[in-house]
Amino acid sequence: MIRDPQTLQALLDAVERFVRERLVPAEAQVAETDEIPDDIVREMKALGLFGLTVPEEFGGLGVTMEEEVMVMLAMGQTSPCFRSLFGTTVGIGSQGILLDGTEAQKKKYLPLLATGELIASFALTEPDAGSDAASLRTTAIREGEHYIVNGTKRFITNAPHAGIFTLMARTDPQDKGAGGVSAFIVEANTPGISIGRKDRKMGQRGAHTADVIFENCKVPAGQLIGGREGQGFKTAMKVLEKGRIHIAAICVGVAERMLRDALNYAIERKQFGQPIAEFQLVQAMLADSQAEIYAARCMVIDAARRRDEGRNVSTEASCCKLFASEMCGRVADRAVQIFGGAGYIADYGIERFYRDVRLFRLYEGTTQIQQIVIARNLVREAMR
Ligand code: COS
Repeated sequence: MIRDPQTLQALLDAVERFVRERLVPAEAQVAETDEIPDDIVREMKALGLFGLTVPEEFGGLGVTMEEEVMVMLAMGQTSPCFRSLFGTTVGIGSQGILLDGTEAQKKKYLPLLATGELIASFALTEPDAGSDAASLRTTAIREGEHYIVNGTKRFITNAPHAGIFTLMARTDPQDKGAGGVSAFIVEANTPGISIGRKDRKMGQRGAHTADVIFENCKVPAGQLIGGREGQGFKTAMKVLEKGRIHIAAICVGVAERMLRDALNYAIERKQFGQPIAEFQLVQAMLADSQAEIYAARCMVIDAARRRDEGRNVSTEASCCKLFASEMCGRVADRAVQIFGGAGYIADYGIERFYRDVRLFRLYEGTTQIQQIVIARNLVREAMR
């Protein structure tokens, strides 16, 4: 749903200009230093990127899913680490509060998230609970007016920068499944929280993940999202469902960027007396990439529209994440192939994208988890 085409176009123009003039020129530096410069972070805040999905009444831009997708297609035209810095705040880190939080929780946190003053992280994954998220072991045991949290969360994006964590923890240790899990808003400066060292990753330098360790961390009972125990897994699933459309849009954007770079290279690079773009074997790689990008783009916009209409998009969100992330991996591979030897050399940039996009098939639910969600939904529907 696009509510106001002019306002959306103004936002997209601003984001596209920011990406072109500020982010693309900074890509190599960020990859080198593993840090996004402070002035770029300030500009992201001024553009409203941290508050994209926060409703206007709480100081955000309150974009619809379709509008969010359009912004992510634009953000995808540069290194994905930039999106990652505000991505957890507009997405998985804040949506639990937005979807299931009490009015008081929304009032307290959403305005701070909208301005970027607080960065939100999503703390679900653990050393022994990844795809099988419902088996998480971190506990939150009620003692009077507090919950005492113990456990370790792993690969938590933006953990070193987070002001709050949307934490999934087991409030009912007798219930080993999804029903024993509750969601909390935990302020990062609560005593008993420590952050591990930054993970050394394959790619996405500039985006930081780390362990978050809770040791007898006392969380006020009022921080339980929605004030109800046992709802945390469902909150996490709803949040991830939306996040999968968001990530799929980024996959499409980055694939477009890689194809553009590969096409420009193929036009400039001459072999056997002509641009390699004129060879049909190279053209096949360009054409297959374009067709797949177009397909993924259509899927993502369609799923976003359906969600905006209030329809159940569990299957569509997983289809988007599955297809767009796998497509992005194929486009990255072809782009490196078109660059030839230069594709393997850091100075040309495409090898960085090749490493960066590998994450898309893993996080916010692996390809195999998306297959499981899609197939389960199909079987459930058919058996009704
Ligand atoms: N929206 C709302 N509720 C949902 C939901 C969704 N999209 N998906 C599941 N639920 C609900 C179910 O309806 C069920 O509720 P009831 O018990 O009331 O019926 C409950 O949540 C448990 O669901 P389910 O039985 O399907 O849970 P499973 O343990 O079998 O797990 C998968 C299902 C595999 C789909 C889930 O564990 C998953 O998505 N894993 C991947 C996690 C992930 O993406 N991790 C990435 C790291 S976080 S960035």
